This record gives sequence, C-alpha cells and structure tokens, in this order.
Amino acid sequence: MSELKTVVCPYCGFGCRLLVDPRTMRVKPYKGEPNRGKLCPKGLHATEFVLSGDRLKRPLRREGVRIRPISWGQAIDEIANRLLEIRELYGPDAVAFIASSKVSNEENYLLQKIARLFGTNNIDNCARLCHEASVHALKMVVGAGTQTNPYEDLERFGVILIWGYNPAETHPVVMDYISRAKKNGAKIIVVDVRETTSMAFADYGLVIKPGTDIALANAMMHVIIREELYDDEFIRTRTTGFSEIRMAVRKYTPEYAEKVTGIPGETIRKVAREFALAGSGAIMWGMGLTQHVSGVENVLAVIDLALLLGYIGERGGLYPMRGQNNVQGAAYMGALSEFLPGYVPLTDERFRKRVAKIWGVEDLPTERGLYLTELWEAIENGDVRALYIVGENPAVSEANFARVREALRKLDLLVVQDIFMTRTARYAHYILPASAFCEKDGSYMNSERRIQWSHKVCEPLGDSKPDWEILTMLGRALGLPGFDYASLEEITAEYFRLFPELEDRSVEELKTGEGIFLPRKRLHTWEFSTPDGKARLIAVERISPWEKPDSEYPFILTTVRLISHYNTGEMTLRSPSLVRFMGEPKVFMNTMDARKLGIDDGDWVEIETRRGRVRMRVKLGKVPPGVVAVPFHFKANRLTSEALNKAGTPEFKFSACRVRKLGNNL
Ligand SMILES: Nc1nc2c(c(=O)[nH]1)N[C@H]1C(S)=C(S)[C@@H](COP(=O)(O)OP(=O)(O)OC[C@H]3O[C@@H](n4cnc5c(=O)[nH]c(N)nc54)[C@H](O)[C@@H]3O)O[C@H]1N2
Ligand SMILES: Nc1nc2c(c(=O)[nH]1)N[C@H]1C(S)=C(S)[C@@H](COP(=O)(O)OP(=O)(O)OC[C@H]3O[C@@H](n4cnc5c(=O)[nH]c(N)nc54)[C@H](O)[C@@H]3O)O[C@H]1N2
Ligand code: SF4
Ligand SMILES: [Mo]
Repeated sequence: MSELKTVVCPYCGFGCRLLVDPRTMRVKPYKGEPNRGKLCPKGLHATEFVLSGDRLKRPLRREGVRIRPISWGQAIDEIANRLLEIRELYGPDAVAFIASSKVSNEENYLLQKIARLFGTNNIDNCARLCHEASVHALKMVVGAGTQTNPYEDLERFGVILIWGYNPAETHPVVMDYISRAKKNGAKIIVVDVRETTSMAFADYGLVIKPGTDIALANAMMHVIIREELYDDEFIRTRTTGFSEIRMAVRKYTPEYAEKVTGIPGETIRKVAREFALAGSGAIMWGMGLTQHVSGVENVLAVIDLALLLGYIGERGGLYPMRGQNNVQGAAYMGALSEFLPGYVPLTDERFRKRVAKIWGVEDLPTERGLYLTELWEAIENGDVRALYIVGENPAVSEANFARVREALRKLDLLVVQDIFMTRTARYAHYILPASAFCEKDGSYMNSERRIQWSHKVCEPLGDSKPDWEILTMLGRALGLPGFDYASLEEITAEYFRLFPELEDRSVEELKTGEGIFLPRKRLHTWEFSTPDGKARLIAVERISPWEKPDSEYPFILTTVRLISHYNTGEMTLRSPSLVRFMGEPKVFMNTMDARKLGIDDGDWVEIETRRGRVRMRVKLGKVPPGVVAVPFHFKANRLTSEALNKAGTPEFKFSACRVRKLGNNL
C-alpha cells in the first residue's frame, strides 16, 4: 500500500485534514487535530472534482469569439506587457487583483506582493463578501480581527450561543465539538431567521425577524444589566465604555424587543439569564450577522454581550467561524485592500517599511485600495481597466451579478487563473490553468488560526501549474524584484519573517506536526490587543435593512447554504458523489404564505426583486411568514441587493421580493 498523504480539505474554513491514498485518490479522515477522525461528505469526496474531465489543462487566449490554446511563455509575457501598458497609460490603480481563499498562504502572499510592488493596494479576496464586518468590529473592540480561541475550548464552556450561523450544514465537523460540549452540560442557544438543522441540537431555538438582531442583543444586555448579572470586576478592570452600553440598552426592554424581533419577551429574559449564569461561554456567528448593512454593528452588539460577562480567554471565546479553507490565511498574508500582512494598517510606517525592505524596495503604496465590492462601479467609470482574478467567481458570487457581468465585459484586460472554465472565466481574455489543491504543496490557515501544511499527492494535470509557480513567473515578467524563488519553501520562509511569533519556527515543523497557531492558541487572556490593553465596548443602535418590503415586493428574501453544495458550485457540482446526494435546489417558503398564493409543495415559482428573476421549485415549511429563503449556490445573486455595510459586504441576507406561481410542470 502506498503512503497516505496529509492534505488540507479544499472546502470550508474549519480546516479538516484528509489522508489521501495517491494510488486510488481515496480519502480517509485524519485522526489528530482538528478533525479527530471526522469528515463531512464534502471532505470525504474532495478529490473527485480534481479528476473531473472539465479541468483546464492549457493556457487559453481569447481571439474574437474563439478561445485558443497558447504556450505558458507567451501567455505570461502578453499579460505582463498589457498590465505594464495599462499602468503606463492610467497609473497602477487602474489595475486590480482578486486573491483566492482557496489557494495557499504562499500563493496569497505572492499575489499581494505583486499588487503592492506593482504600485497598488487594489488587492482583495472573498473575505469582503463574508466576515470582513467581523474583522472590523473585532479590531475596534478587542484589537485583533480574528477568532479568539481554539475549537477545543468549546467543549468546556457552559453555554454556546450560535447566532446567524448554521454549522450543521456549513461546518459539519464543528458540530462534533458542539455535541461534546452539550454532553458536558453546556446549554446551546441558536438564533436564526428560520428553523435550521443546527436548531435540532439546541436547548433554545429562537426564530428572529431578519435584520433585527441588534434589538435582541441589546435586550439581552438590558436584562443582564438590570438584573446585575454582568461581571463587575471584569468590566472595571478590563474594559471601557460600559456606561455608554448601559445608557444605550435602557430602552431595549424585552417587551420592546419582542415587537421588533418577534421573539417573546419572556423567552428573551430566560435566554439572557441562561447565557449570563453559565459562568463561561462562546458566541459563534456567521453570515446571518455579517451580510447586512448593519453587519459591523451586528457583530459589535454580540461582542459587547459576551464581554459584559467576561466570556474571553479561559472563560469564553468569540468565534466568527471563517468560511473558506484559506480565507483566514489570505487575510493574514495581506490579500486585503486595507491591510498589510498580519492585518497591520497601511499607515503603520515602521511595519510597511520593514516589509518593503524584505521585498527590496524603499516603500509601498499607502492609500487604501478598492474593496472587491467597489470594483464594479470603478470599472463602469473607467477607473479600473484590468483585473487579474485568482480562484474567485464574482460572476456568480457577487450581489446583483447582472451588473458585475456587464462590468467584466467592459474591461480592457481580464485574466482568470482557475482550475475550471468558470462563469467568470467566460469573460476573460486569458485563462490560466491552475493545479488543484492536492497537486501541490502549501500551507493554509483555518478558522482557529492554525497553520497546516498540505502535502502534494499527485502530479499537476496536463499543462496546469500550481498557482505559486504561475505567480512567480508573472512577478518576474513584470520585472518586480524578489521573484527568484527556487522552491515553495523559500516563500514560506519569507512570510515567516514577517511575524515575530514565527521567527524561530521552522517549515519542517509545519510539515510534520499538528500545525502552528498564529500568533498563539488563545488571545486576550490577560490583556486585549488594543493600545491600552482594554476592550472598548461600543454601544450600537438598530439599523434598518437597506431595502424594505412593500406592496409590490412584499416578502423578505434571504439566501442560505446547503450541506452538499459549496459556494458557486464549481467544485461540488463536479463531484459525482455529492451530485448524487444533493438533489434539486428549492426555495423555502412559509406554508401559510404559499396557501394564500395557491402554491403547493414542489410547485415551480418565480421569485422577483427589483434586480431580476429566478425560477425554482418550492419547499414548504421551516421559514416564518413573510420570509423566503433561497440557496445561494445557483442564481440567487440575480436577485440580491448590493447595498454595502461599513466593511464593504453586500446585504446578501435581505432584499424585498415577490413570488409568483408557475404551476408544477415546467
Ligand atoms: N456546505 C457548505 N458549507 C460551507 C459553504 C457552502 O457554500 N456550503 N460556504 C463556506 C463559507 S464561504 C462560509 S462564509 C460559511 C458560512 O456559514 P453560515 O454563516 O452558517 O452560512 P449561511 O447559510 O450563509 O448563513 C447562516 C444563517 O444565517 C441565517 N440568517 C439570514 N438572515 C439572518 C438574520 O437577519 N439574522 C440571523 N440571526 N440569521 C440570519 C440563515 O437562515 C442561515 O441559516 O460556510 C462555509 N461552509
Ligand atoms: N447571495 C449570496 N451570495 C454570496 C454569499 C451568500 O451567503 N449569499 N456568500 C458570500 C461568501 S461568504 C463568499 S465566501 C463568496 C464566495 O464566492 P467565490 O469565492 O467567488 O466562490 P467559490 O465558488 O468558492 O469560488 C472559488 C473559485 O476558486 C476556484 N479554485 C478552487 N481551487 C483552486 C486552486 O487551487 N487554484 C485556483 N486558481 N482556483 C481554484 C474554484 O474553481 C472557484 O472558481 O460568495 C459570497 N456570495
Ligand atoms: S467540515 Fe469543512 S473542512 Fe471538514 S471535511 Fe467538511 S468541508 Fe472539509
Ligand atoms: Mo464565505
């Protein structure tokens, strides 16, 4: 039997490790941390899309309506020359780069290095569509924009509050930790706009009206303050801002919150007490909080709630559960338009100059770059002329994608580096075939900030190349300094130099051990990462969603995830085992609402917003009146609102829509 290779799962940010047999490409779960012998169906079948006949095998160039193969040398030279021409004509900020939360730390590190040496901070990744509101809120309050504690801590806390997050479908393996916590006596509370699979595990399942979470969090704080259940000593010694919170939540009585949220006041009291009296606790949250115009404020409210009780360090944790397998790594490597590596602000001159020196230049650009979600307007205005995309599919994943597709069409140069001919790649002038995750080595960082090595299992398919090799060629062709790497490990060693915590750790250790936590396993145990070491509690008021239901568009549309589908479907829809298991996507609708419109279970309906229409079959039940929940993985973004929050994330979780019956046979 051949030796099994340890590989990081290419799907979600939980970061399971897989053991892959190079001969058969079969997957078994890794027994150690973090997945302890468990995998969900996606991980178990993760090598299937790699073997798909649809994989890109050669570099391609558009010639009019045709797409023809060209050599790597020609492709890279032509792309580099076009990028340099565009910079010459319009300046470096006319070029933008989208990094990928699917590729390794080394690869993200290289792409942001290219962007910044090229002269622009127009470098971003899908964190913008996802948890960037959590990053901003956490930075403001505790000084560091990441999950605070490891998964293992979940098992010893007294309460776990799961908010706008459905781990039973989106991070199935974390449910194993949550059920062990429950066996150890923890109370589980879930807050969602529908009856989710995760609620089945809960002691309290609260169904809240979409976009009203601040009212609930403030009302829970109201009860906790009024009944003096907060941790007085913690608040005095480790936080500032308590009096503002006390003032702000005064009017959020449970009865007032009941009117706003739809959750009975008595339930709010009971849950607030349960949460406060547990003595230790975690709040885990997801897209139900961040993908709103109030995203940053939603997250501020739940952080405040945890900190009133001192739920940090040994006594609790904040868990913004990260989405993609390397979204945390992409951010740490600096693939964000407002931060250098390590989330260091662009204005931190000492750090910026240190990075510049390592890269062999004097200084780096200091102006914030465009957010991923701001690119489309910049392209419409002619401010951005060229876009280089690595492993991202905005033609499907961005809000109001009809507008995004128009913008893609308008570009002077679009390069897409992917493993498949994606919906986005169809607009590209050049399409570069990347090797898939198990065809290359590299390091990845999961939601608990554990860096793990993923080992190469098999050779790259056809003429495809690992992303880091493509980017090294591009850096050289652009004439940028410091792209003469002889091996992948030299890139790993270079990013290690940026973080003092990694200075005396070795790449070898990363390859053989259970991973390395950056900066360390548990944050804020004794002091916060803020300048004065204290958490800055920030009071927030309710903010209404951007679009409101009215007589024309009476329903609230939200978008959700399903266990066997993944994001824009490029990978899961090419995995035969998952396709067999997944079934047809359906829109969830309330039974009473459906009756009024004469709609039966399984009927075809048309869902329409001010931006577009999609057709789907209906699944009745599980959602409250007035709410319609569409799986995001297909055409949902024909419908969604592109209103952005302060961190640049669209309000994917709230649009006004109407529903029309089409009959049951289409
Ligand atoms: N199977 C699968 N797993 C995945 C992914 C996938 O596509 N498929 N994607 C990965 C990625 S990139 C991410 S970011 C994570 C996301 O993981 P989650 O955050 O769990 O994903 P979502 O289903 O988008 O949203 C979570 C919940 O928010 C609820 N919600 C909507 N509006 C509101 C609201 O106003 N208030 C509250 N309280 N709840 C609301 C929805 O009903 C939904 O159950 O999953 C990762 N894992
Ligand atoms: N309506 C609605 N829209 C949403 C959301 C929502 O909840 N509702 N969620 C948002 C969120 S949280 C996210 S994270 C985004 C996700 O949006 P995207 O990141 O655009 O979606 P993915 O399908 O994950 O795209 C990843 C791409 O990487 C490619 N890829 C995989 N492996 C490799 C590799 O090794 N190298 C290269 N070069 N490419 C590779 C895949 O083929 C795929 O095209 O969607 C956002 N959009
Ligand atoms: S839980 Fe996430 S990381 Fe683990 S196997 Fe499933 S998709 Fe992969
Ligand atoms: Mo995400």
